Amino acid sequence: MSERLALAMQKSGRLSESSQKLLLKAGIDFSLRSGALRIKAANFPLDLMLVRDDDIPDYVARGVCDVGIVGKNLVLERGLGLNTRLELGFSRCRLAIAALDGSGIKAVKDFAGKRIATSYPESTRIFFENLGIQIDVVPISGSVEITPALGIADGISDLVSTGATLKANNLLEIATIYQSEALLVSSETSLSQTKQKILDQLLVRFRGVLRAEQAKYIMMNAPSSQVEAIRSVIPGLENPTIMPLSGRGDRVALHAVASEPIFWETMERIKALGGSSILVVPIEKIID
Ligand code: PRT
Ligand code: ZN
Repeated sequence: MSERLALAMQKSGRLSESSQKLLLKAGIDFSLRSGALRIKAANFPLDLMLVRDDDIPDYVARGVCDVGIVGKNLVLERGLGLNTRLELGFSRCRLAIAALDGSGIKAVKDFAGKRIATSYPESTRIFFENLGIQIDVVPISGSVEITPALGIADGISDLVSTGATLKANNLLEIATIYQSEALLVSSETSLSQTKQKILDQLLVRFRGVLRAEQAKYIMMNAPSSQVEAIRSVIPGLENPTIMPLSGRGDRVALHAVASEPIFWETMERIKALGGSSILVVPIEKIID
């Protein structure tokens, strides 16, 4: 039987929908069945292992799975020396320190000698240790945000995305320990040649999906004299194709891939430089 790459991903939670979408956009077909923990992709040598996100760093480090999709927060917290193969750009959040509004704690140094409740004890301990501030870490497995109000801790260190949870619990954000996003990780042990080939192919597809999500194809007609000025206002513009417009010696058609999003302001600047019939269209896939 030919070798297949085993990828660990979250079964259900904040990472799962985006992980599944990424695979589908990369052309990998699979059908989720409730209760199934291992699913074979139909058209690609990939097996999906559906697990709790907390288990992913360990499974990958021990070689139970070859690669995993997991938050950078868990990779840093576990400190297992995994290799980041690709930053996936979704499930963005930050590990932040917060204290009750009105508690008198306004800066990181004010935490000296205080208790901080967290599900990220290692990340929190290292952060304060590096600053030379002594604190007591109170490890908590869930609902960390309630602990200051209960008198269990003076502050918390927890993941934040919108900040709504902190606000709802009257907590003030004091500092960021680190930013996080979903990562594709592998262990430090090298894969077999076949598995490495599968991973390389997967990486090309994932990169293509991520680039295409950001990139836009832009088309317009423009005065020949303004082509350089227009190029300079479009962010991340790759070499444009310039074509003559029949019967209009003074104007050309310009087509290009812009690797960054194009906002209305950019469109207005292009128009002010004489651009017309400006079209910005999404790109589905890119391979260099
Ligand atoms: O069941 P399983 O163990 O697999 O899932 P889980 O419940 O442990 O994790 P889950 O699904 O909540 O989160 C999975 C991953 O999503 C995390 O490890 C992060 O990498 C990422 N992520 C992104 C977040 C958040 N944003 C986030 N906001 N994880 C948790 N939160 C929580 C946070 O702990 C706090 O309770 O959301 C609340 C804050 O959100 P805001 O929007 O109010 O700031
Ligand atoms: Zn979890």
